[in-house]
Amino acid sequence: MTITITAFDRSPDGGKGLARDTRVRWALEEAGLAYDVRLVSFLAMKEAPHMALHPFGQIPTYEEEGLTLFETGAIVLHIGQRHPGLLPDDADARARAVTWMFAAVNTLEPPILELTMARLFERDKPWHEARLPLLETRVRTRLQQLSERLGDADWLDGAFSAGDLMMVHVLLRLRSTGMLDEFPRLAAYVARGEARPAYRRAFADQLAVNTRAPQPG
Ligand code: GTB
Repeated sequence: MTITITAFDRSPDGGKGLARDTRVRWALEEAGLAYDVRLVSFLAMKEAPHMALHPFGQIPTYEEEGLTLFETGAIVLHIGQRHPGLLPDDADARARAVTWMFAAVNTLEPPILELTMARLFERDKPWHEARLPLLETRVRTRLQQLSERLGDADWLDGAFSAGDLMMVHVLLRLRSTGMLDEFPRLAAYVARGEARPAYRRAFADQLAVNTRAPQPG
């Protein structure tokens, strides 16, 4: 089986692992699956061949024997459903792991994205200074709730699962804000995720792409 994913030919983060191909790479590494990566430029992402794979002209995509997927939650779920390493065998535990995947992309990621986008792209707006505390409060509320639920456990529901993979990657986006450090249990949770050999391989692979010498053309 040949698996091919797409990734930025040069991520704007310079290899910090924040672009979403990293979560797909991580899932593939946890499952022990080999994969190819097709690198695409911002321009190529909006052209017909890539738009045929991804209706919104984004990365990552996932191709496997005639099946094409987009949306990292769906891709990680697909990998977890077909290969061991990401989802528990027990049906109820599996449903709870999937619930955490949805919580990551539906409940945590939106306010985190709003905040990071505002910090990056809205600094020149007249309402920026007034809006920022609102966005920060929304994020802190979710972090506090997540931290309370995690408590002293290593992972969100028993053993490491795709729910943790998605959650850790979503939380990583906050690192540059310093907010994670306000929640030591979450900072330690993210560090546990980053320490996993599968994450380290995924991170190293995307770093190699994003720090390679400029390519001709
Ligand atoms: N909901 C989709 C999913 O989960 O797959 C979102 C996919 C998405 O946002 N893809 C982004 C993209 O293709 C790359 S990951 N953007 C180009 C476009 O929309 O034209 C988002 C991202 C980009 C850069 C950084 N960074 O540099 O820190 C972090 C995250």
